[in-house]
Amino acid sequence: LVLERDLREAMEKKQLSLHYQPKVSLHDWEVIGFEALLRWNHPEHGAITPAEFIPVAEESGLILPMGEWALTEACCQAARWPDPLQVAVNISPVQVMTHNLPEAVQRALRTSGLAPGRLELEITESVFINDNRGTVERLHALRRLGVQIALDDFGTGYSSLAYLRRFPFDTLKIDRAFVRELLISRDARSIVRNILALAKSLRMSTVAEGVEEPLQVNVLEAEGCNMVQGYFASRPMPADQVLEFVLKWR
Ligand code: G
Ligand code: G
Ligand code: MN
Ligand code: NA
Repeated sequence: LVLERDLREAMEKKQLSLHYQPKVSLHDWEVIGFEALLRWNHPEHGAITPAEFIPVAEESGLILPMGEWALTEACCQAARWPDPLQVAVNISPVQVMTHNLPEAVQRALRTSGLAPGRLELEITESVFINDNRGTVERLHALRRLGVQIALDDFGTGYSSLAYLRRFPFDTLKIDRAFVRELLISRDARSIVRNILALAKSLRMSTVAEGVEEPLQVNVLEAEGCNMVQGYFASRPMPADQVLEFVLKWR
């Protein structure tokens, strides 16, 4: 059981780190960038997964300082990568609901010196549950900073498409639940094909998540997906392995 107290201590004692997972272009097989993923290495309990501690962080409000730390850390790391490699940071709905997210993002960009176009924010569709006008305004304010905004875990959870009209995402990430079924279910393949068509017609680029096998890559390529991410390329890796990964890729 993760307690708020432990999480507070984790932040103070620097037990949190970011790991990075590559996204690969299906156009030219280049590494486009990396998604930053939080890791908690507890001195007694070992690795604690985000699924266990993010909810606690969200309920306690600790997600705000933790999220800002992750933003700054990811931007500072990415500023050392070869241009134009991008970094994507997951943003909790709780962060999106606070009015000062654009300022926090701007601070991270200033501190790191990272060009805004190299930062992507991954946001899930659950931010639209309350149909809050402030949320859409805030996403536009972020967009004006020059950062990219991706819709994460698409196709799961809150299932209304109305919000796609209310905010123009740069990128759509197809949830790995669909990719998992891609080779065994004609229906899953049909859903993926139609998500890709929808994204294309709305001028969004597309990423398939959870890609583990070469055959899945082939099918996604045939269906016109732009990018893939998943264990087939690499599991999330510590920051100090990113440069070597990029150099050795292909
Ligand atoms: O890396 P892993 O599969 O354990 O991540 C599990 C979940 O935790 C994913 O849904 C991911 O989006 C989320 N997550 C990982 N890092 C962060 C982060 O820095 N901020 C937020 N809000 N969520 C994160
Ligand atoms: O929700 P989000 O996309 O942010 O979650 C990313 C999570 O997905 C990470 O925790 C990461 O470890 C996990 N992940 C990444 N690639 C794969 C994969 O190929 N297969 C599976 N099962 N999980 C993956
Ligand atoms: Mn994500
Ligand atoms: Na996702």
